[in-house]
Amino acid sequence: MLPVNVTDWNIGEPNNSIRDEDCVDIAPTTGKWADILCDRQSKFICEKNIYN
Ligand SMILES: [Ca+2]
Repeated sequence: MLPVNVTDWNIGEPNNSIRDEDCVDIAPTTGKWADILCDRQSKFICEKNIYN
């Protein structure tokens, strides 16, 4: 797995405010990232390995 070299966190994020916020959500209004609980249901982006 490659490291993420670009970030676009919302102001104050990531903050792990509810504990265990190990997933990332993109706010539809701002496009900014926030760390969230992984049990939330959201639309998603697929990952594709470009090296195989
Ligand atoms: Ca958060």
